[in-house]
Amino acid sequence: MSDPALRLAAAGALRQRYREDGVVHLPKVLDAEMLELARQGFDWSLANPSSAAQQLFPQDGTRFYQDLFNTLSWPHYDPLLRKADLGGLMAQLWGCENVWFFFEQVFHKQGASRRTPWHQDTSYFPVAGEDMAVMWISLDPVPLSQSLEFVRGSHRGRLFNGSAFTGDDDTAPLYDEAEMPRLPDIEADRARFDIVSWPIEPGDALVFHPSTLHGGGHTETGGERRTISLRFFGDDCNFVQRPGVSKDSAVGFNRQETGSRDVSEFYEGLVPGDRFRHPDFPKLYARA
Ligand SMILES: O=C(O)CCC(=O)C(=O)O
Repeated sequence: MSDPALRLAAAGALRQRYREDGVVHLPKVLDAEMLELARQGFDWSLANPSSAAQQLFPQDGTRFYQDLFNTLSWPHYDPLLRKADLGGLMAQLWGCENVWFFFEQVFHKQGASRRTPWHQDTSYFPVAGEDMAVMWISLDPVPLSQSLEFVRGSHRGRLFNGSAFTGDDDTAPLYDEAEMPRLPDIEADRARFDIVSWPIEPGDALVFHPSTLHGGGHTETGGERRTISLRFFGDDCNFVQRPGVSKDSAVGFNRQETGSRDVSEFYEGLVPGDRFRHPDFPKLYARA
């Protein structure tokens, strides 16, 4: 088999794995130059918090910081997105013709910081489709025991209520429970779930469908994890309505808790079932 044919076969296998499992591990996908661009983006985000920046689980007294959808940070991620051709990578993974950047999210854990609760990202976003992905990049090595975990294939199952990211019960719902089923208590019964994870070296990435159940990734005393989640969407994505967020939850996406711009601007005029589009989402890839 010639090199192009081999590459095509490998791309086909990766696409199938992504469709089936909802997550793939891409070792050494970013070289040193790309990693440096990622670090510059992360440092900018930390130095320039948006109105959505927050310390999660502040009662724990360790650092579990996040910020997201800071449109002012996008130019600082643009060199990485384009030089590493992450749009082309997503197009190959999904087999689609157009790829847009959705938004970035940064996580910073230091010391003995708790697990990220199990959740599905699409519970928080008004978007549905197969052509979506999150690229999770860690600037620090992450051993297997502290890596982000996934329930394989769960993106093809039901969409659960979001985790409210508050208190001791990670299944505490984001929305009124009548509207969406409560998350299962995965930690209480791990053997019942097909959980997968990988050790991560800087330069590796995990790419997952945002409906895949994921969580974990605690850090230990003296430890630090600097992570960027880059989010992308493509051709088949539609706007969907999510329920209103309960006032007790620490996180939300519909109540303008996101970033430097009012996120609802991006969905203005859309009704459920419309294609998910806005001219301000940077277009990263268009098939010639
Ligand atoms: O890095 C983490 O701990 C959480 C990542 C995550 O949940 C996400 O990017 O959706």
